[in-house]
Amino acid sequence: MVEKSTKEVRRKIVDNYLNFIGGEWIDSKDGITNTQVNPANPSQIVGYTAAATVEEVDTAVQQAKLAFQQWKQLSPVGRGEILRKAADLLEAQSQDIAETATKEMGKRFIEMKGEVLRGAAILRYYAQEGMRKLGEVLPSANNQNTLYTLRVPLGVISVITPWNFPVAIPIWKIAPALVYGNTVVWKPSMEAGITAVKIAKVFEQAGLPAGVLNLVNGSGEIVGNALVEHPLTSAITFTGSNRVGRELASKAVAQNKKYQLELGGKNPVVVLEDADLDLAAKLTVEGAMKQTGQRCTATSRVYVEASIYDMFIEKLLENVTQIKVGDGLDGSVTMGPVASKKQFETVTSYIQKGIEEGAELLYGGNALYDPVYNGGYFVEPTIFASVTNEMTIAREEIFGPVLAVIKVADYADALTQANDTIYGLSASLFTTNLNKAFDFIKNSEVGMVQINGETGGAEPQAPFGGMKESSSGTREQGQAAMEFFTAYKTVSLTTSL
Ligand code: UN1
Repeated sequence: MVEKSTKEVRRKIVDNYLNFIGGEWIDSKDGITNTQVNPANPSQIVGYTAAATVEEVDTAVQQAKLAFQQWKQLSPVGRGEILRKAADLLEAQSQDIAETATKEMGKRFIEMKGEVLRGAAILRYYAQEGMRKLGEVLPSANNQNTLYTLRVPLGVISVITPWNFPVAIPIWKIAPALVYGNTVVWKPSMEAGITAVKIAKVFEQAGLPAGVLNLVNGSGEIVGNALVEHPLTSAITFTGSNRVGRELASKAVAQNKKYQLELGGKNPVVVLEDADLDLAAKLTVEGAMKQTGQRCTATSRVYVEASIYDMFIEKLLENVTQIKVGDGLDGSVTMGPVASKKQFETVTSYIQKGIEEGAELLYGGNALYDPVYNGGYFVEPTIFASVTNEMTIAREEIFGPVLAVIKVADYADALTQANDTIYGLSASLFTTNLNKAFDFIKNSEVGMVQINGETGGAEPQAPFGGMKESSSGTREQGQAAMEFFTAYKTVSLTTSL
């Protein structure tokens, strides 16, 4: 959660987190800082980050462009070695980084700790990627020709990341960008600015040469725009809202820059009568409520066959009533606050809309104002039953702990309704029927499909991304990342002997 503060206020504060430009830690030239506030206790200031100016963004891009000339000459194996060191350092600092992120954006410490370790695993994966193939030999019509492809870096990449995975998402963009030989200017979300500073420090300590990774904190309007519009950046990778994604894409197209967007989701679960209902109920509630529902892969709709509808509702209730809401630094808490006042207002307004449009409020629905909650941005885990696909809560991404339960006649009805959305990130089917499982794999309109699994989650080696309006079509992570972060160079080498 972020507020603006002036130079005078900031000068009194010791803990000020700077921008990282050309290998130097630089204070904001015009003295503007962002105040990071704990969403579990908004009276608690976590620290201040320096907001970069347009001029500082320009310097960062210039430095990245300069560093690119050297960095691309280093072997991919050598670049990977730096990532491997960064993985070890990140792991060693996981306690502090996880705690910082919990205070800054509210995600439970235990979830954050897992995420930091996931960041280390992604770094290790891409460290090895420096040893894998970077091209293919092709047959040529002329037998004197050796025809082959190389994968070459693009140049300076603009990396723009959200607050909900303040460690893993930046790393799964930055690590492949770097190992394939690009340099980076990174603008994290303002809600995760201090965590970003700590990650940039990890890369610095790992021995990354000056200018290869630059960090510019600040707003999307000023810093993000300056970065995307800068003529020396070659590509933009962005995870965030559909609205911002669309704006970035049109700017990228106007300048013929490559772009990669990972946007929203409205991920469905389908539960059939032959399924393991205990497992389905457990993973549906986890999918919806983990990280307080603030994942683009969160479960937000569940389609349940009429024959088991009442029984499944009971099982959902058994699971959701176990959830304890509170400050994520407290180990007994199982759901933290939403990340900011803005999120709080959005989520509570969707709950209101659900009630107004006639959905049955089965569980939760309230904001938690009790003094125990310190005025923090806490919302109860919320389940609506008797939802129809036309209702707003079944159509729009809420990005909060709200689940819509929808009764369907049978599998075919469920599939039609699950696909009836502009989004296409992930979908999950619970069944023991092989035919229906394969049919769902074939016909659900998503980038990631689960059978008897939760809608969220990602492994570093597997492609991540969506269809329809959830993504620009490229994939992140695994070797799929190479498609975005490199360009083909086709080589024809002719000999005469
Ligand atoms: C996960 O489900 O663990 O912003 C990863 C998001 C996604 C990442 C989800 N891009 O929520």
